[in-house]
Amino acid sequence: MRIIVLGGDGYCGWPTALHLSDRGHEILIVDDFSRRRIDYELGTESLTPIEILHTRIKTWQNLSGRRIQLAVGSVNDYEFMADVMRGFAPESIVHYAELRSAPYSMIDRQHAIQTQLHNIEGTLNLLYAMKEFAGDCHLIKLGTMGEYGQPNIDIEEGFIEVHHNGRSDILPYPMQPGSFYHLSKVHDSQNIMFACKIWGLRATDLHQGVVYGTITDQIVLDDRLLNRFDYDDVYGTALNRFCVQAAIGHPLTVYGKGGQTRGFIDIRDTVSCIELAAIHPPRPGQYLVMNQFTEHFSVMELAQKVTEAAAKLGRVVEIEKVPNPRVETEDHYYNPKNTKLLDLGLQPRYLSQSLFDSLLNIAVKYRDRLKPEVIAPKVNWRNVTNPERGHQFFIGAKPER
Ligand code: USQ
Repeated sequence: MRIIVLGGDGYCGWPTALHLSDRGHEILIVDDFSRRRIDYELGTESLTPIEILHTRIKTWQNLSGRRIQLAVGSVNDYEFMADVMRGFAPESIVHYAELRSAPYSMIDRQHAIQTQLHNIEGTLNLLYAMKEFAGDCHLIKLGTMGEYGQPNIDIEEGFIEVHHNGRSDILPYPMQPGSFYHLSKVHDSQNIMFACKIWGLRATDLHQGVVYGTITDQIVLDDRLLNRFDYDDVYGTALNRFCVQAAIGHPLTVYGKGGQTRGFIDIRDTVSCIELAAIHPPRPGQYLVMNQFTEHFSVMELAQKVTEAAAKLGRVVEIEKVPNPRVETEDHYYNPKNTKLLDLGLQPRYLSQSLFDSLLNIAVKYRDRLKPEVIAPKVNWRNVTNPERGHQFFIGAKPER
């Protein structure tokens, strides 16, 4: 299959491009390197040393004999996307080219607008480019489990049957996202569903949980293929942060009561899910939603798992409850469904194993590269500006009033 991976230099995009290439698909990566630029803005970098994309691609070509093509540009640039679609004629497009951090979107007004403009405009551009140049192509869009929020009923896969005043209908599941980032994904979902309806496009919206892990079958082949590992307060997920904290003897930063529960998935399962989605396209006009996670844990359970795993490696780790910088329910019901990808053949991996072969081992190996100053949370949902993370540095004198 001819597959475009939008955002193919990122944490999920790079291993996906490698996996699909290894499976014999023809791959074009599209990336504008915005994720690497945000590290410069935030004064942080991946814990793991990552090569520039050109070196990654060349290394893979030399190892596997398989070519990955590259187009450098933004999904938000319509003329560029039009050229890409005309030139490559994709059968599937995997869309990861979005800003993906909830704390980033909550820094201040500019970051909220940047996140929503980038994500919503990019996806709309893509939908128009598909309609104009590749109407039969299958869009595989990365959504998030966070679109659903924390409802007090079971979470279905995209749609729910509602009975009201003697009538019933199958309707999109009600969404209660918890950040301006998560909201951008909800808006995307609505736009995609609408485009399928009016233009007959086909799309799979994968509502993915928190992804963890560093290695895949391809990445282990050469250090120059290594994936990124974020642990800072803005892009690092709780699990990555706990592993890094355990590696340096820092108390694990559980926000609030720690009952906040999320779905989780190993990056090795993510890449399998994408391939399963690609080889099972919906029919024209169909908008398909699948929940992409394999297990769910509360933040406190995660901290306990990391503590126990660290103890097996001879490290004593403490858990510290810190005031929650987010506005979220800290103790709630959580029962999301995830049968669709399992029915397509997904063979899940489990965190109990991945902690040792793809998380804690990596955190310990690269702990000397860690910047301790990016560990403490600095973005509070209640503040309309968070100066410690906003655009605080000016060239020359700082303007004063
Ligand atoms: N948390 C802590 N301690 C920390 C960091 C976070 O307790 O040091 C808590 C947060 O308060 C939250 C939970 O951990 O309740 C999850 O936060 P997270 O940063 O691990 O993940 P989240 O913000 O939910 O976002 C991540 C990805 C995002 C993806 C989402 C999937 O960054 O791209 O969409 O996971 S989901 O969580 O299902 O919405």
